[in-house]
Amino acid sequence: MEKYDGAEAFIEICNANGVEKIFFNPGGEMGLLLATIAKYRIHGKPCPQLILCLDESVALTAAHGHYMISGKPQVVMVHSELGTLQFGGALHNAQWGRIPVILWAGAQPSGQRVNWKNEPYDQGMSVRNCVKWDHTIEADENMLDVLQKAFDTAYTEPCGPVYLAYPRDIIPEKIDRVDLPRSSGVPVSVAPPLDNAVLEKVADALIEAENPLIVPGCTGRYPETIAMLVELAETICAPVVSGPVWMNFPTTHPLFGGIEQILGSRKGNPYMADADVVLAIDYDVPYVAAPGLPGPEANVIQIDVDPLTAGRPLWGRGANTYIDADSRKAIPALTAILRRKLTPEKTAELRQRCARLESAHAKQRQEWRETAESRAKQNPVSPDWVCYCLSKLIDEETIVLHHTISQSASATEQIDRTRPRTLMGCPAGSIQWALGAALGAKVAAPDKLVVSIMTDGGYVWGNPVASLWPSVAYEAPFLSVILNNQSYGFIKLLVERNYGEGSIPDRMAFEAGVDIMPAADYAGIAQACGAYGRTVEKAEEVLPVLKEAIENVRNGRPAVVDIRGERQIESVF
Ligand SMILES: Cc1ncc(C[n+]2csc(CCOP(=O)(O)OP(=O)(O)O)c2C)c(N)n1
Repeated sequence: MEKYDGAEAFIEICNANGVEKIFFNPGGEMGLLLATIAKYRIHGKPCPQLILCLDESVALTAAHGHYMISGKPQVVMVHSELGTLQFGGALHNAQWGRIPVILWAGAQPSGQRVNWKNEPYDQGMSVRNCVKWDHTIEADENMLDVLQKAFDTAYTEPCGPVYLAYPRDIIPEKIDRVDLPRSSGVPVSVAPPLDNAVLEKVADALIEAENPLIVPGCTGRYPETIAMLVELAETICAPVVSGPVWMNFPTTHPLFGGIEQILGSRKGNPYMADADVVLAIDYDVPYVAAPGLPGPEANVIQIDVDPLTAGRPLWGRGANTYIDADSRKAIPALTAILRRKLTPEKTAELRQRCARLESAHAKQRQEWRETAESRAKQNPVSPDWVCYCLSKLIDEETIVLHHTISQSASATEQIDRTRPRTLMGCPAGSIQWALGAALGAKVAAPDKLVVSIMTDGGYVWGNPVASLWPSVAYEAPFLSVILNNQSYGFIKLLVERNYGEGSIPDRMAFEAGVDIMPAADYAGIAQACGAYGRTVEKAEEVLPVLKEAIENVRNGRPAVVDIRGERQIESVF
């Protein structure tokens, strides 16, 4: 039988599973892998491209962003225990985001620390909390079999990270070449067949409800669900409040009720508190949901491939009915049942609700626009004004990443998104996300404009130098807008909520560690990385500077616009 070495086998199994890029940071144990990949690429043989990231958390976050655009499984390579530890909060985000990524790390290389046993207690232990499966490949195991199991595990719904550690000796070893199964390019769904009796009951509950509400979480990972949700919402005349992570529902649709906000944002969640039936679909509770939760009497129905979040840490809001189903099948089936059950009288009644919701939607949008326009001359600059200006400069295919903590309402209210995969939000709490994810999104969609909107604290956690370097080197430019309140505004708001308004007056903010003042020169740092960089302090500069920055990005240069804005925003508390 024909043989090949572990490096070639690794490349071919990546090819078979549709891996296009490998975001990575190197270690000595990777030597043969890196050299073999380079050889394949230079000779034009099929092989994923290596994207060097100067920090492992950036590499993992870029893979996260790439998946959200490409839908393809990811591989992130890092150096043994040390590279693994450097994943930090990016791994938590990938877990909550259901990201199918194989974390491929050398097992601690032998012979490094000669005076004592050189293994960590348990290398996989440091990630075990956040992965679906972790494993160290043993000498008697077939590397290809283990890798295929890793792909199968990561890319089966609910998707998630898998950690594989490998001894460096397996890479040069000769193994049998085998035919590898080709991936279909979409995650495997093992949801049971639909239970029509249960869906009939859900339909009855929705028909009887006075204020039904649909809350999609990550349905938008399958773009075909967007039209399905529109049909469902129109059939039952229910508003849709979308989770913040995916583009699930067109924000311009008259039944769109807003994007769910997180705690600390200026706004609560409209519609939630009034809903008597909440249909949550593929929904994970956001990191910290804002006030405006469903009332205690609300009937919560949850449809998901993993409604009980089995095998993941306990989260979710609890529901009255859990339905284990694939939303791509359940949504149209539910719509069909509703259509059959709705009498002409009921349909006429629902039309009135639709009319009411449509006018609430129009009023809400008008208020959002008026708020932004009323701040056109306000200094320090309002985040509403910044996002309003951005909305005038981007097109409907632009990919917008929002990670704006206490200012989250500005991005989601001012910027409409209607096309699949054009809105990306962080599924969890590690705030660095929108820089690395923007890099990954741009690598996945080189023809699209990618815009990342972040708060200043998050921007620094995002590791700007480590994120901008690959953006320049691999010609993957994106625009990064910093809503810079020079503060950990959320923490400040939280303290005030818990200990009373004014508990951290401005004069004490620095001592309390909630101010990031004086701010660093983020625009200067960007310029030093070869990017366009500008600091904006006046409202009238926002539009022209953003325009110039976007021109730079369209011409191939990443851009950072640091907008010094309102220090304190109104709180919902
Ligand atoms: C990596 C990480 N460290 C700490 C926290 C705790 N935390 C939550 S919000 C916040 C402040 C964030 O500041 P910034 O990103 O500037 O947004 P702002 O609160 O000003 O809107 C902190 C420190 C966190 N969520 N993630």
